[in-house]
Amino acid sequence: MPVIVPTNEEVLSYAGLHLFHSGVSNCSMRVRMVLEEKGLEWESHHLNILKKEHITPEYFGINPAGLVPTLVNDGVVIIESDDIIDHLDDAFPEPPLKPSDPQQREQMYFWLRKAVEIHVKAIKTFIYDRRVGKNMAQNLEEEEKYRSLQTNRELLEFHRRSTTTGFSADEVSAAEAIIDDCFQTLDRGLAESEWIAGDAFSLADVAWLPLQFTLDLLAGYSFDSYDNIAKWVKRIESRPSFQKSVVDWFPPEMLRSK
Ligand SMILES: N[C@@H](CCC(=O)N[C@@H](CS)C(=O)NCC(=O)O)C(=O)O
Repeated sequence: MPVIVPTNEEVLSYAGLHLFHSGVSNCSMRVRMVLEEKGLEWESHHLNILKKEHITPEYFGINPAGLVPTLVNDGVVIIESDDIIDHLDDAFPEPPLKPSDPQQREQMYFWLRKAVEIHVKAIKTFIYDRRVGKNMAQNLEEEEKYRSLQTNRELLEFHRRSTTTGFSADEVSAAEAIIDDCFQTLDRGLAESEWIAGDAFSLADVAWLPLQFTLDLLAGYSFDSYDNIAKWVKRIESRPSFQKSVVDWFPPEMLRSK
């Protein structure tokens, strides 16, 4: 679990659950979904990443990569959405979001880790290419500020490319091929069981619903050929947590007209 010792020591005194997050961010949606599923009280620290509200020395002092989400639980700072939701399920076990059956649990961790592993090379590349990069064109002053705060080379290069030259057609097709492969496999699996890791809603569903939602609504990725994914989405949409954690926070101006 990546627990961070923040250089911004203000957060060390925070009591209870505090979430630094963004409405549009699929990684943040995961954490909000778990908080709502478990009915937990939490304090919101909203940062609009489209307006670059996260690119400040104060926030980089909490999350060294300057990414959302970050959870602060009684002064303990945790980053990485997969680790945050795993931590929340351990710290607040009811209702459980990890299967007790060892095989289903292994399946759940496979899809939970996969969602995070493909984030930059597939999801972020595809969404920034189709939509977000164009909304985030940086001026020189902002670029300089980002470069002075960001030490992660992959993210520096990603942001330089996404707001200047963009990605090559080969890179975008490679990203799309990874996304196709994941959703085709998930669609086949969901023909056999209602949820990604078996017969109960789990952290694997929490990890993948935000990817489906943002790929569809932000990037226009077509889910038309995925019948079982469509039924799975309907099942999640009927859960009260979906409206509160995903829809209510999503910026309406970013909704793609279908
Ligand atoms: N592996 C991280 C990825 C976090 C991430 O990339 N967050 C995005 C939003 S989903 C972000 O902060 N983007 C703003 C930026 O790249 O500057 C996680 O799962 O939490």
